[in-house]
Formats: sequence, structure tokens, C-alpha cells
Amino acid sequence: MANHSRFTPGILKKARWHIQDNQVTPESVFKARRHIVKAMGLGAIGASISGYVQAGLFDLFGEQPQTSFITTPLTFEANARFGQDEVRTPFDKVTTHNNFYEFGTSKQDPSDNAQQYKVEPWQLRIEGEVERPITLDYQDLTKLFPLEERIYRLRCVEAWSMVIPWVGFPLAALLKKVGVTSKGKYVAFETAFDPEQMPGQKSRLMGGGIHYPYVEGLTIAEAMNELTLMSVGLYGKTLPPQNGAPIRLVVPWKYGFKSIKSIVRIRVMDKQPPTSWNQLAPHEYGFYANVNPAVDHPRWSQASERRIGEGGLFSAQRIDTLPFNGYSEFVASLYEGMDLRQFY
Ligand SMILES: Nc1nc2c(c(=O)[nH]1)N[C@H]1C(S)=C(S)[C@@H](COP(=O)(O)O)O[C@H]1N2
Ligand SMILES: [Mo]
Repeated sequence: MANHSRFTPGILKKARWHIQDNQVTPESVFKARRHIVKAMGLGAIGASISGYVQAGLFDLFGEQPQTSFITTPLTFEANARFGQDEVRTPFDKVTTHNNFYEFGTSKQDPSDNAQQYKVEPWQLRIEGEVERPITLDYQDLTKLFPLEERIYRLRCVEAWSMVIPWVGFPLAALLKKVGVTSKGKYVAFETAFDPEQMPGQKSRLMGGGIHYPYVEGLTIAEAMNELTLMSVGLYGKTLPPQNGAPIRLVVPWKYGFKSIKSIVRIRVMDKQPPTSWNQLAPHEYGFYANVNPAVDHPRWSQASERRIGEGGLFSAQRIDTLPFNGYSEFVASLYEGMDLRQFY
């Protein structure tokens, strides 16, 4: 993928996405907040307190509420299960170091070019091998299912990683609502196609050669796994456009390119759907794309990764990459008996 990022578009530079200081949640605030929660005897952060209490703690530090459509209290229970203790990548890194080729191929392009992206009205259609196909409107995305925070590692195939507190609901909840038929073996996802708003879809150069719309897919077992999240927010707020507003997939044990952004269509199918990076470079990017330190990318090692934290990209800490990105206990059984070198 790195090789496809060599073009610097140099056009359509709009004002940089501006984050006011009082809207940033720096790591120091989280550490202090954690301290206070402990001092108050509330136990591990997130394990036992509601979103409202957390919001109250934010207020203690004088943070301004940011426009957000997430108005219901979040639950935090899942974090105790999935590893809540890792240091979160700061908000400003999560929202300015992105891959979203519809808005350009450099890491800064999405935050520079996606700010005007209109997500309302939005329609997300769920169809195919389902008993009750539905179309969700913008409001439904944050109102139809209870929302949880899920602090997950995100491991990009380019060998960098982050820790991101997503907000969302399990994809399984949505699939149960529509009812998968006995023929449903795979789930296909499709990003919005809107070249007027997405400059990368207009210019082959700016869009990195991907054939749009961007498409992705999972097996039905992967889609139903408890880790698989439909995300509508991060850091407790509505998803910024560069991170895939208004709704994107998050599959934490797979390379980041599986976590498709700004989804308009989910189709349950009887056969394996095509996927964008596999179409572009099939020998480099497979359908499964499970994080695997033992299987190198043809052009670079996957044994370690740069964890993006407080400092600049080049001060990022290099750490070992874990099989299934550290989520083996939840997902390894899905691939029992499979040769992960062949099904990369
Ligand atoms: N539609 C679409 N979805 C996408 C991409 C993209 O270019 N277009 N990039 C993927 C890649 S390579 C990664 S690493 C993640 C990055 O998510 P983030 O920018 O929110 O960290 O989004 C994935 N989803
Ligand atoms: Mo990625």
C-alpha cells in the first residue's frame, strides 16, 4: 500500500481541520481522569460508570462539549474484556493521520479534504440474503442500537498502529435485526460513491488507483463475532468525516483496510464478495487479511509495528505485532485448520 501512496496530489487544499485546544482530549487528561476515578473508588475506568458520569468528569477539566449526535449514555463494560488499559492514541493523531483514499492518498489528505463532506441525509441499506431488508436513515445509525465504547488496537498493513476508543454497536445486532437466511455465508460492504464530494473518486491519481466504490467483505462467522463493530463515533463523539462518518466498520484483528468507511450498503451473500485492495494487488492483499506477524507483506516485514502515541510519527515506539493483533482468544477458532499463509 505504501507504494501506492507516493503521489502527493497538491490540489484541493482546503483549510486544515481545526481542532480547538479545548476540544482536544490529551492523554494527560485521560490519565488524570483515571486517577480521579480511582480516587473516587469507582474502580477501573469504564468498567462500572455510565457515560453521564464520564461526561461529568470531562466537565471537571473544563472541556467544551463538541457537536455530537451521540446523546444516549454509552456503556463501557466491553473494555474490561477487550483490553482497556493500553494508552490511547491522542485524538489529534487519530483524526489527522488517516487512510481514506477517497479524499487523497497522503495521511493528511483526509483531514484536509473531508471537512465539508455531507453525511446528512444518509441511507444505509441492508439487503441480500436477509429476511427483512431495511434502510437506515442518519438518525437511526445512532439511535437504533445501544452504543458502547470499545477501545481497540488498529493495525494498518503499512506497519503502524493506534489505540482508538470507538463508539458503536456490534454488527451482529444489525444482522440479527434483519435475519440472515440459510444461504447467507458472506457479508459485503460498500462505501459511498460521490465523486463530487470525494475528489479521490474523480481522479485516478488522487484516488490511488482504487476502483471505486471501495468494497470490503467478511465471512458470516467473522461478521457475527462479538469483536466486529459498526462504529459511529470515537472519543465519545460523532465520527469525524476523515474517520469514516457517519458509519464505518471496525474489525480489530484484521489489517486496517478491512475496516471500510462511510458505508451505504451491506449485502449478505452466498459467495465471497470482491474486496478493493485484493482487486488492486491480489498477491499483496488477501480477502482474510488477518494481522499475522509470521506472514510478511511481499515488500516489508509484518513482525513489528510503530505504535503512534504522543510524539511525532518518527518518535513512535516500535513494538512486536501480535497474531490476530492480540485478539487470538476471541477469533483464532474461526480459522482452525486453515493455512493462514495460503488464506492471507
Ligand atoms: N472507504 C475507505 N475505507 C477505508 C480506507 C479507504 O481508503 N477508503 N482505508 C482503510 C485503511 S488502509 C485503514 S488503515 C483504515 C484507517 O482508519 P482511520 O483513518 O480511521 O484510522 O481505514 C480503512 N478504511
Ligand atoms: Mo491501512
